[in-house]
Amino acid sequence: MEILLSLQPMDERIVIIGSNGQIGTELAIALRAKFGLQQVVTSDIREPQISDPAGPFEIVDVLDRKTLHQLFTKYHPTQVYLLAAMLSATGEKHPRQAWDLNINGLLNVLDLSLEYGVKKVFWPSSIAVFGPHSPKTDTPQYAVMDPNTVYGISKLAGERICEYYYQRYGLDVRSIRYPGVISWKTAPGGGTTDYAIHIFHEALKSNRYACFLASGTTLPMLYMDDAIRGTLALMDAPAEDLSIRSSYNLTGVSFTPAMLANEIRKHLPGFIITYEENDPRQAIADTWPNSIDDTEAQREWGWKPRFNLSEITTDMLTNLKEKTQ
Ligand code: AKB
Repeated sequence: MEILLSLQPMDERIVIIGSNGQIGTELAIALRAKFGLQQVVTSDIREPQISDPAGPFEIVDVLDRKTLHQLFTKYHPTQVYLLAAMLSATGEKHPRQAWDLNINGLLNVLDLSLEYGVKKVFWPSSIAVFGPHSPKTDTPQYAVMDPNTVYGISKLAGERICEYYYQRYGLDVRSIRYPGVISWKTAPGGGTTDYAIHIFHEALKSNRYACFLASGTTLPMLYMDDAIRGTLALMDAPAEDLSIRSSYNLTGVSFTPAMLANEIRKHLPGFIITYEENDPRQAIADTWPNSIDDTEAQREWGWKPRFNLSEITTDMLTNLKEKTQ
């Protein structure tokens, strides 16, 4: 009986660091629905704009070891989700800060997780770990990796650090290489795949969009519902089923801006897309995979995306329309 009780989800104390962002906001909602409001503590450097439903929140800068330490002392988390990061486009504007946040933030959390006996840590990686010499199509889990953005370099280094902490110290760290994540609740910040979200906002506002990527740029994407479901599935998987402690390849659907515009036009017939030239994000996108092979995630923890391009488009437009009414 005691053993059964100790396995109840209510025994989990979950801390999310960087919970105000695109993924953190929705992960907090999902984790609170699963484990209970009070079991999930959100934290970020600013008060949240959306906290739906609200639960405990702390102001924490992942680079400030003192407040981070206080967070661990106060809550003694069993699971930690570290989502504070600087994304690809912003990272190119502030390379030193991007490296500092993405790497030192991770090291701070891994060290405290060891010190406080955290049972599981989640840390997001990205398709940005691949680079110009990586295979472009169906990029496999193990391939040449020569990222040339500071974001990609920091994610690749972070993956190696996570695996090192697992192998050397036995810390149960789990990670996903997210492709572009598409969602409507929170705006993304500073990514190269963000066009696939901006386009919906602009389509509803003015029926036009000036895209910063070229019409034929194919990138792997994932709908937020799938991203959250996949993240929870990975965190629920028995440790012995997981062979990868760097980060799992994962994908939903690959498409170009032109394909997305065609799909939007089925709902908004006059929609016009134009393409801006010489945006620095094009050079980043050109080094990333067109599509991802996520065989390991499928095999080891049953990954299967649910949303295709047409379903993503319908869901985005429906929810954004409702939100703005
Ligand atoms: C970005 O575009 O920087 C992110 C990512 C693919 O990691 N969305």
